[in-house]
Amino acid sequence: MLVAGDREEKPLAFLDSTATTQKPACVIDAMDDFYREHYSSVKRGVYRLSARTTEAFEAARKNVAKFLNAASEDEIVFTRGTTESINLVAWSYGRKFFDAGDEILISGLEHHANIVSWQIVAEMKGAKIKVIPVKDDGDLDLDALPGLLTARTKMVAVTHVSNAVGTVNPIAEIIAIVRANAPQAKILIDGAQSASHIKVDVQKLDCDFFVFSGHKIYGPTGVGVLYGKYAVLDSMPPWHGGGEMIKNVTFEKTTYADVPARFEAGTPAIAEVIGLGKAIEWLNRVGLDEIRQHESKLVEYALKRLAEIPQVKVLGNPKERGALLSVTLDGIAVSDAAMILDEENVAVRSGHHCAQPVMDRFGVDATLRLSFGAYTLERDIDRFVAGIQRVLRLFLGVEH
Ligand code: 7TS
Repeated sequence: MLVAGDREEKPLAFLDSTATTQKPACVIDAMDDFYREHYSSVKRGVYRLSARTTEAFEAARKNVAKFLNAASEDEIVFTRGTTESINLVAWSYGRKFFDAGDEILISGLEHHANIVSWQIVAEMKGAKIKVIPVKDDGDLDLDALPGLLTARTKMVAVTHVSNAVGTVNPIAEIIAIVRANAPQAKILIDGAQSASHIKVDVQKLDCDFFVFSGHKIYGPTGVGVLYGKYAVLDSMPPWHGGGEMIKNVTFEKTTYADVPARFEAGTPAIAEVIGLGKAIEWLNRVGLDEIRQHESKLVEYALKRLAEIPQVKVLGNPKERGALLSVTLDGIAVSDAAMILDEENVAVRSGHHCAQPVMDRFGVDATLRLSFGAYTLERDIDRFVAGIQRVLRLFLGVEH
């Protein structure tokens, strides 16, 4: 793949799949076909074209439900992404059920989306945020977890995989500890970095909410998922008002639609939902277990290659690692390194990865992050290593 507009470039080594994934042709084709041949709105007409679009839209919801092993497709709410899914729960569940003095427990590995959304509602309600600490290896300190859970814990919101360190959190164990120590607490799992890497069964996990983004699982931007247990979703008020989320409207009183329509006000991202459904079909065909195996081998290979360079320090050493590594370089700013890597057409993210508390925990401002997807090859990692070798030559005069 070339960077658009520059045909002279070296081929692109795309090592930023944690930010967003490239798209399989079937996803692009499905969206293109919808816009060219079948375009219409959903749930708004008796004419056949609209009925067929509604069918395709709802088929995608069924695909998502099956993908997560939800008990029913009514437990799947379409949102704009992980960020919006978390905000929906905070603004709907939090606004109704949090009181002054209640506690929201998150972890020290969260993306800002799973911090700030709770801070906003906590401030509004006088609730308190507590944090599960992170150990030096990048794993959560689960020995501290029971002590952090109290009768006031209303929500536990934890990421499945850290986007900054790569830690795979043992969410089944975390959920069991929460259920045993704070049975009144609801549990939200941020699956932004796990949904396209690790098979998830929400019924087996017994989480109340599971959220992810379409664009990180080989689907389009602009669409995401909120899974919620039906009874929990059904207890929640709407957060956006508008079309299709109502049963009846008068100027005096409005009654709301059932779940999930109650949470899907306005014309949805129809093509994106159809694209997401296709992405899930593609993932099912390729196989999540196969993808996980492939990515684990890449992680192993990257760790081995990076160990050859003493100036490269890998952030954390978690028991289980997702499809990413974060590194710093002795004596070189990661932003400088990222610029040189870009000259080599190696795309990696540098910065705090919207996880500033993680950077603070490890005493760094920023890292270089290399992350993998189903299409990543060892030679992409070789290109990264060669790029780093050039950086070391340029900045430190060091040869490897
Ligand atoms: N949660 C986690 C764990 C994430 O990694 C991200 C995005 C989000 C939530 C928010 O997802 P969004 O699709 O709503 O933006 N993480 C990243 C990243 O690491 N680089 O770019 C986006």
